Amino acid sequence: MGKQRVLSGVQPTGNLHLGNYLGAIRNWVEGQSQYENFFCVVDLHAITVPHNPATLAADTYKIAALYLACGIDLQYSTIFVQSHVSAHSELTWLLNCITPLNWLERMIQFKEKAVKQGENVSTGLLDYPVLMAADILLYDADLVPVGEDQKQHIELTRDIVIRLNDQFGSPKKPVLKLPEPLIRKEGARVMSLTDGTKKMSKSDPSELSRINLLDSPDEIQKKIKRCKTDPIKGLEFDNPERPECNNLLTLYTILSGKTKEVVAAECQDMGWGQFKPLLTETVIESLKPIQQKYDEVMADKSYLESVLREGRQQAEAIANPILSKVKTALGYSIPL
Ligand code: AQP
Repeated sequence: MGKQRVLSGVQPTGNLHLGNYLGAIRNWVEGQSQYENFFCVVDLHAITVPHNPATLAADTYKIAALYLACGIDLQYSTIFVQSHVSAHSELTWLLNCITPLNWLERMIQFKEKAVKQGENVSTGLLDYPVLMAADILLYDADLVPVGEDQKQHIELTRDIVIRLNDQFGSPKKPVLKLPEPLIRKEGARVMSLTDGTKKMSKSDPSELSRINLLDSPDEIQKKIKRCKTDPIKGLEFDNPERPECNNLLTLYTILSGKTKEVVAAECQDMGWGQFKPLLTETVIESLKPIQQKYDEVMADKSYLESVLREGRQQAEAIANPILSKVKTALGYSIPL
């Protein structure tokens, strides 16, 4: 039996932060040798909220370079840009026509982001999960490694597959494969530095709420120094009254590579004045090799472009036949 196939992606909307890294990319890197992997920069998703055309290309290069800098290895993984493979848009349309509107209106991410857009909320934002379903289904992906916030979208993808197979396939001959989410417990939901009850997010207006992978040591120090804490002495995990404490200890645990038990014992008598410098040092040291590799990759744009060109070819070789299969099942059978 061949390796299981993995697909995942990140939007080129601003800087990647520790949530994107610990919730998604770090897991891609750790699992990549076991699977056949496709990682895309989802630039079609990036325009579902107002975007700046002047920075879209630069942001897309940045995310692709960060994939390599974080350790995505081309021996096991393909990196490509979503808009380079037109099958993503085409399958989205076909899936749109079998997805009930009320399934999309129920999506939590849509409701949260739509509130921020007010009157200007786009049809694209509502349709975001269908585009995501197309991303996954075009590759017959078995597994989709994401953070906790994307779980509902994977469930919707599964509902779309069941409906499409039911209407246009047969139990013995399904049209599309049913994917599974791959969500790690640790780091699945990294919280904001300014509010431990909200997830760390690129679109939070406060820069102080997140640590970006490309932040300088000074910026990291400043953000941790000013992050929200509480007045209680001694640090502990899993106290619902202390969400910031749990979040910061979790970050320290994952980035230091220590176990939760070791960190619980190490920090139980600490105050914030002792813990914050420790966390600062750990974050800076963890991000240093990523930042160095990022600078190397960005210094050679033609190499990065060749990675994306090759990625596009490998992606199309899988995606185009699957798109044709869906079109045939839906009745598009007149030869070109
Ligand atoms: N705080 C988080 N903790 C754990 N995982 C997270 N992810 C995002 N935030 C956290 C995971 O990162 C991957 C890529 O996300 P994305 O950029 O495509 O979209 P997103 O989920 O919308 O990311 P942001 O930063 O939260 O952006 P905005 O502010 O635009 O909503 C996904 O696997 C996601 O689960």
